[in-house]
Amino acid sequence: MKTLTLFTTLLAVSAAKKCIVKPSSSNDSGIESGEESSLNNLPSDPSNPSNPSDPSNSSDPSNPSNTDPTNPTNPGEQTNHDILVEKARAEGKLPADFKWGAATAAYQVEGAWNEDGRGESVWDHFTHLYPHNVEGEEGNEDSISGNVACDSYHKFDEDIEMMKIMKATHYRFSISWSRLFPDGQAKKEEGKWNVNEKGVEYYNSVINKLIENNVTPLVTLYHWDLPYALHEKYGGWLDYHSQYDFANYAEFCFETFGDRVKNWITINEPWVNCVSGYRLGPGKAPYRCTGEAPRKLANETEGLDLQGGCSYEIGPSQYSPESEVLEANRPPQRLEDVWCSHNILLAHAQAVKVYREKFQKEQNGLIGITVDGEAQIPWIEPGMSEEQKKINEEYANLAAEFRIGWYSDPPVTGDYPQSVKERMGKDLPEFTEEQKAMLKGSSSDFLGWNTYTAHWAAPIEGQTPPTPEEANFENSKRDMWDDNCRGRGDGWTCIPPTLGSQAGSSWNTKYPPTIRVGLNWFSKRYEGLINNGIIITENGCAQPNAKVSRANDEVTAEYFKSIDQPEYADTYEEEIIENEDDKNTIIRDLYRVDWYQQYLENLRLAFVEDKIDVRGYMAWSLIDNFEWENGYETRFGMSYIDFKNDPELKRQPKESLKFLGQWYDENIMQE
Ligand code: PNW
Repeated sequence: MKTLTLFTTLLAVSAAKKCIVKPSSSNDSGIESGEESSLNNLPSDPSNPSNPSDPSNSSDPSNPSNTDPTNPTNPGEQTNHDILVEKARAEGKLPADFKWGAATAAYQVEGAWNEDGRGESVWDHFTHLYPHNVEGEEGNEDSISGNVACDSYHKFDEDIEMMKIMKATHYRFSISWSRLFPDGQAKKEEGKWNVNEKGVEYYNSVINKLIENNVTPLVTLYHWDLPYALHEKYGGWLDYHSQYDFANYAEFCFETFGDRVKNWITINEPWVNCVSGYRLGPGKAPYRCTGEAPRKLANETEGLDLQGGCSYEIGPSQYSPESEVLEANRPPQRLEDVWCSHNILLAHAQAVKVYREKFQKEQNGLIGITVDGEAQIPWIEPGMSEEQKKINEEYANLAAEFRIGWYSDPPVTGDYPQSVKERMGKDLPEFTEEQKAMLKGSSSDFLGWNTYTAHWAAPIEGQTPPTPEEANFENSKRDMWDDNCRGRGDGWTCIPPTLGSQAGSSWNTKYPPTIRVGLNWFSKRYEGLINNGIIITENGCAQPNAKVSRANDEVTAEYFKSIDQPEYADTYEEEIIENEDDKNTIIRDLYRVDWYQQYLENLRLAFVEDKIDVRGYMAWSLIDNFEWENGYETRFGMSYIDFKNDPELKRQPKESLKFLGQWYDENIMQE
């Protein structure tokens, strides 16, 4: 077999070096650093005025968000962690307390969708209603939904066996909100929660089994599976009430599982959830979309395939307490993704506030949000002037502020980036002062980042930025290359030639320096504001498969050669392509092994050389699973499951899983 070119470590090192935007000594991010968070107030639902905020709490030195609860020391004193870091850097390795593991999400692996009292989530509802929206076998409902998925609800022991092979110290999984609260509304009355006890039993058993096996749980409270009842009731994240329902559900989880769970992620990827679910549908539930489809829905529905999505199944919404009430079952509106984002960020902050107020001191855990987003790489081409390079670097920062900072700034600094505010004008909702105070520092324990691919950034020639009068959603990025997907199909976001080679999912391209560039970007931007570093909460690769078009391969190869970075001209031989009938290409996942090798090398360099405070790495994913609208044959797993033919859904380790075990031995300190 002609094998994929596995790059040498040396190549990866020098390539990464070339590509890194080194932090400059001055903090030009426009963000103040070193301020303490002020999260000591109770949830303040405007409809519940009995929880007044108390700004005098903001400088409470005992505020646990300002310390590492796992390492309590006085400021300036060397912590256990510091000692481990020093030792590790001296050996060119990651420290012994590095969080090492894999990630999954409830809807993608659990199955048992209607068992033991679980309520419907938006994903159940919409996969059942719009089977055409998901890739799978016609007529086989289970192949286009998470009805059965990997059946981890019954087979969790087998998942643990896979963790052992990669030597996981941590496992990131998510809780299904509607398994605990079928209608999404958690209430405690006379000391008793209205919870589905069977759901509690399940998560207790997952957590206990992990701990028995020396694996530390890292728990996501929300990974896109909103209880459908809340969508029907008030449009889900479109309505400001969602933050209070989320905080109540979170409170139950802290109270019930927090004695054993010390690492909490509130929300997974607000951008993907809101942009894909509320603007770009019909890709992701709840399949709201703007553009052509809703225009047709509003004006002429004749001949339209309603199975395509852009649903009308929605309750009346009120974006914020001040906004008008929008009627139920209206066609999708402009800015739904923007309001979803706004409310979901507030939901995150409300949950953190509950944790800080009621649990953190006693439970000694950490809490943060996980954002997604591609590192933005300044576009270069042969013979480009220094001046143009500088302009592109600035645009890369601007693009990153839009793509990532929009979501990561509020939970760290308390507000949207200035650039986003200016360019969005009145289309961007404003946080009140009280909300800003609540948001600020809400991800100061750690920041989770899901990193996969990268984007080029540069200005569009001849385009000017919007003036204050022109500032709105549509104009906000008109002079930027960001989010421009020419040549790659609608809805996807890159400039050809795309960065790196095409993996097995449309947006999934391999460009390993992205992880190092991104870590540097966060580190510089949030200097002094994050106490326990950045955790890579997802990184992974779908092995190339026949379903994904590789039209850009040649262009990509030529381009990278022209800029003297031939190591990224990483085209691959046909033999590497995953084939459902040939288990050899599925189990011997060499493309994925190469992915992990190179991304991890860049992570190691970010830690050892750039001195970035990165504390964990969760590979996506432990097992093949339900890859949302791409169904089951887009495989991100490091363990193979034959969903079609094997009723037992047996897990089979792939080479990549073993590779990660080996990488752990060689690159992470054992003490
Ligand atoms: C993440 N993009 O989704 C999710 O957190 C996982 O549930 C998912 O299975 C995994 O990545 C692989 O897809 C993403 O368009 C979806 O760049 C889309 C993008 C990134 C991440």
